[in-house]
Amino acid sequence: MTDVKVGIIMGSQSDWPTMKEAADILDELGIAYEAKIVSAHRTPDRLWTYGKTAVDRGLHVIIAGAGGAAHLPGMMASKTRVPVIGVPVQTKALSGVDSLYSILQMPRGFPVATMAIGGAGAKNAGLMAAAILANTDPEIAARLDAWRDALSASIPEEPSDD
Ligand code: RP5
Repeated sequence: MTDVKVGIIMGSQSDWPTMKEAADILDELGIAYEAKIVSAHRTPDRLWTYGKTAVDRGLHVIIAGAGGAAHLPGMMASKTRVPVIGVPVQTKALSGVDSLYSILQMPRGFPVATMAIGGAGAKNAGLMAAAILANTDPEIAARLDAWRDALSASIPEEPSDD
C-alpha cells in the first residue's frame, strides 16, 4: 500500500489537458495522486486490473475522465467500491453532451458522481476528492478550508469595467 489515495484515470492521452485541472488542484492542496491512461475500450484488461487492485493499493477515490462513448467511469465503478468521480471530457462532435450522458446515466446499484463537462468538471473533481479525504485528514481539511476562503475573498463585491 502507498500514500497515494487519489487515482486519476483517463481514456486517452487527449483527455490529459482536461484532466490536468484535477491534478493541478490536487498539487495546490498538497494531495498525492497517480495519473494513468486506462481505456474501457482500448485497454480493457488494464481497466480490470486497476479496478480489482484499487482497494488493496489504498486508493480512497478515483477520478475518471473520458469523452464520447465514455464508459470508463461506469465500468470502473462496477469493478471497485472505491468512490468514482466522473468527468465528461468535451468532444468536438457533440460538445461533451455524449460524454455527460454516458457517465451520468448509471443503472441503480453502481453510482458515479458526475461532474460538469470539461475543465470545470475536472477541477471540481479534484476538489471533491479533497473533500472526501478531508473527512479523515485534518491537514487536508485545513488546506481545503483555506483554499475555499481565499476563493471567496477574491470575489469582488461589485463589478468593474476592467
Ligand atoms: C475516449 O475517446 C477518450 O476518453 C477520449 O476522450 C476519446 C477520444 O480519444 P482519442 O481518439 O483522442 O485517443 O475513449
